[in-house]
Amino acid sequence: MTAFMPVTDKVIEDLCAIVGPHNVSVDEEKRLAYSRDEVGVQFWDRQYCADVVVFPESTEHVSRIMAYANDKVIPVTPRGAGTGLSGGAVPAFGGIIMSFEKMNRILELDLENLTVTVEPGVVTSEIQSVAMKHSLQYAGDPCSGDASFIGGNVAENAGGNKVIKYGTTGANVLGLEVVLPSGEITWFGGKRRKDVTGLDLVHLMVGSEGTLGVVTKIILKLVPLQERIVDLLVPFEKVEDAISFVPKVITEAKIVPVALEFMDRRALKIVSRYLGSSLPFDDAGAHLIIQLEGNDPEVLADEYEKVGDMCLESGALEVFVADNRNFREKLWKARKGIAEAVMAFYTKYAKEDISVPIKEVPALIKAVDEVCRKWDLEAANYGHAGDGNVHINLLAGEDRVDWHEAIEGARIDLYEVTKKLGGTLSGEHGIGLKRKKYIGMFLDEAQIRLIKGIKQVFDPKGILNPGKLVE
Ligand code: 2HG
Ligand code: ZN
Repeated sequence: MTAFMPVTDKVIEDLCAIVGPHNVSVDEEKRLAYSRDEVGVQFWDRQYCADVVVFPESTEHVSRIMAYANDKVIPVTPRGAGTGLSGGAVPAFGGIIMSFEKMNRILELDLENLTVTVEPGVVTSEIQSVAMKHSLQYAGDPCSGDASFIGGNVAENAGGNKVIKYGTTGANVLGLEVVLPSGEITWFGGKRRKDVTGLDLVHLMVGSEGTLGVVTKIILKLVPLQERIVDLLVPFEKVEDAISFVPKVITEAKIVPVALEFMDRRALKIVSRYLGSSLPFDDAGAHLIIQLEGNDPEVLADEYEKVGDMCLESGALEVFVADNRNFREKLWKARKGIAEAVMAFYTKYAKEDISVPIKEVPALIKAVDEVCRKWDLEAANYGHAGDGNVHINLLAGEDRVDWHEAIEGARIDLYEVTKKLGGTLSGEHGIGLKRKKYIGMFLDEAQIRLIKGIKQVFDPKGILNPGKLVE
């Protein structure tokens, strides 16, 4: 591991000369605030804190900061909006936090190439709004999209609610301007849809958690906005029935929904309590939200009737058609609010981000039950059932003294099952600091050796976001 140099007064002076004193902060409160993400501080063994926070305003600023830090061997941790759930932006070795909130411009909307070029500090939902004004959509849709920065979405390859139809963030990224740890500025990809010239460095960067290079511009793909959206809210008495129904929408109805989300009874209860409002049949074992879209109202109606009938034949208690904005907003508020609700009512929990082949979701949910019984824990299960990514939230009571041990035991059991089911550790939240000690359960020696080798090529001095992934 590299021996890093300390951030002295001289370093602060030099950073001020690069970005201007108004873009450098050593204020303790600020340093602490910028050293956290959404992983509760109770999960870290110590308080992480950067020595300085810098706010670059341009690619040139980023390049000069990186060249300087590389020369002086000072760690740099890039940071988006801090909505991450893996500690990916936590400065494990202190040093410099590079925050992108001042690089927040939408640079170009290209209606002929159907692309939008943005800086990393743009809030995800702003990109969606701009595209929408032109009857287009940016299809990346993480649950934290009203707050998250697109740069963070790229770094973690955020998934979200539209992955079955439109893919993850990475599937919507065409090009990236990247500053390498040396300070060199380069472009991977561009506005072109096809590119086999060399290796696919765009998608090596996507999901690399800010460990290889700093993304300073992003070219995203836009797709036509469909005129009509319908959400079905479908309560099932039994969670198994809800989950087993999921693949049938595609395999039997031959319809690819935009979203196919699930929330079990406990998840719904927690969020209802948090929001002070509930959805119908809140005692049901689980609810599905199935979103369909299209331009032709008749085709869309045929599709949702077909899916609705199939739900009823498969044990649904009712099918609610949310074809108006109010109802739709209410049900998505519930779905998107679960993560926050859990954090509001619990301090002793584990948020898991398991991803399995779609067919294995029922087996996974069954295993969660067994694991919880063994460790005397509860679980709130919800998430992107349509793509096999389930957020299992393991919950311990507030009075549980040995909660750390219980959750750790349950987590290891859960990971063992996940592996047997052909699944993996994280579908969309990333490894960061939080999961790195488990990565060896899922990647073999050859994979780890390759990842370390790639890191060495990009960042020989190991200054960029050190202590993450496999380090
Ligand atoms: C979601 O899908 C987010 O709601 C957060 O990815 C999940 O906090 C979680 O467990
Ligand atoms: Zn999610």
